[in-house]
Amino acid sequence: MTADLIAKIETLKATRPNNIAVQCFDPVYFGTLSNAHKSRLLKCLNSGIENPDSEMGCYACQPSDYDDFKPFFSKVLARYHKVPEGARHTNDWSLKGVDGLPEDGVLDFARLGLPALSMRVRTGRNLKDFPLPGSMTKDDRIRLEEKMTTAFKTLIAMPDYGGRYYSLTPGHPCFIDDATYQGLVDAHIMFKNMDSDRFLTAAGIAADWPYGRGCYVSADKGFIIWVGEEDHLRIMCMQHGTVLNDVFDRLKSALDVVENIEGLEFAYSADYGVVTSCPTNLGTGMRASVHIALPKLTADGTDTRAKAIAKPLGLSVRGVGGEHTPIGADGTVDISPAARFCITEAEIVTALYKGIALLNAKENQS
Ligand code: ADP
Ligand code: DAR
Repeated sequence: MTADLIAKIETLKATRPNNIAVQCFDPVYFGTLSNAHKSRLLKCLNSGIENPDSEMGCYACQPSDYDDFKPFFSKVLARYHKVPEGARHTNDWSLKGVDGLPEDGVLDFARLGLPALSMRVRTGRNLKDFPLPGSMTKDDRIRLEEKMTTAFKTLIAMPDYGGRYYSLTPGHPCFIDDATYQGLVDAHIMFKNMDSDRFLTAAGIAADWPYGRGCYVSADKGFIIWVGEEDHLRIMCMQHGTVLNDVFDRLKSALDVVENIEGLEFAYSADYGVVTSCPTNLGTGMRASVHIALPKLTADGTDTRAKAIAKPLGLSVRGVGGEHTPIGADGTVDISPAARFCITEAEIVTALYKGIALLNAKENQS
């Protein structure tokens, strides 16, 4: 079994140059591991082995994986995030002194001549006392949701964060039906059916769907916490407007509340910052995005030209339904900085503002 997997990885190494996990797999290092660690590391790569077209090709399955398999993950991180091997991450939400920040510190899209946009900033968090989603049992998933259901009672009692929890777990007191679930997905509040994601399925992250999954939503629908998606928690703020600081500052304030709820302790690494399932999210776990119409750059109905222009600007282009979805009929796309690691939270949100300014100029010049 192990020999077959090693042979498959070596074949992929020769045929899949973009699959970072297989490219960084070293059979000599692998040979030095105990049988238990060999099994753990191969589990991390399963998604990339079963999906040769993967870009990253691996997920951490235990909070300690990045440290326990540092010779492997340090190569993966260096290659994907284009940082020196062994680079250490620093978290910082303070905008003060960030390069490119407007003099008054206000990231206002109206100053770029843009209308109100749909703005969203999310980060990932994993509870340190559970396996990461790729290695959770069904019981783990249900226990984590129960723990969060109790934690949400604190938020429900707070004017700024009061709301309700929606559960996909049959028998949960907050269980919702399919129509309610789909309505939340269509409103960009709830995450998509994980069973349909081949990468998450191969990684074990989608296992036991839909048990242990749900989302907490504030009364104004501007503060959301996913439970049981790619990370234990995805914590986010969303708002239709022009001042990016509004969602960024609200998320930071909300995080300060959540991180101090009794019984919640999150996984952090001294070297890598916020621990996440996917190495692409490690460090900040943050994706800051806006939905913006680029009708000229998407005139052919695809995101091809928009991606070609956005990529050199350090920007990712996603569809209006998020990752692996199509662009909007009116040319609306989801734009976000690609960087998550060895960049601070403040630098990410400033990079989004600067990136949108450049991308919007390209749209106007087209
Ligand atoms: P993530 O951002 O957590 O990596 P996705 O890219 O799949 O996950 O997006 C998840 C959901 O969030 C999707 O419904 C997507 O449309 C929505 N979304 C992302 N950014 C925005 C935004 N700026 N405005 C509104 N919805 C957004
Ligand atoms: N498709 C997987 C993951 C890429 C990053 N997206 C995440 N983590 N949602 C790949 O390895 O290409």
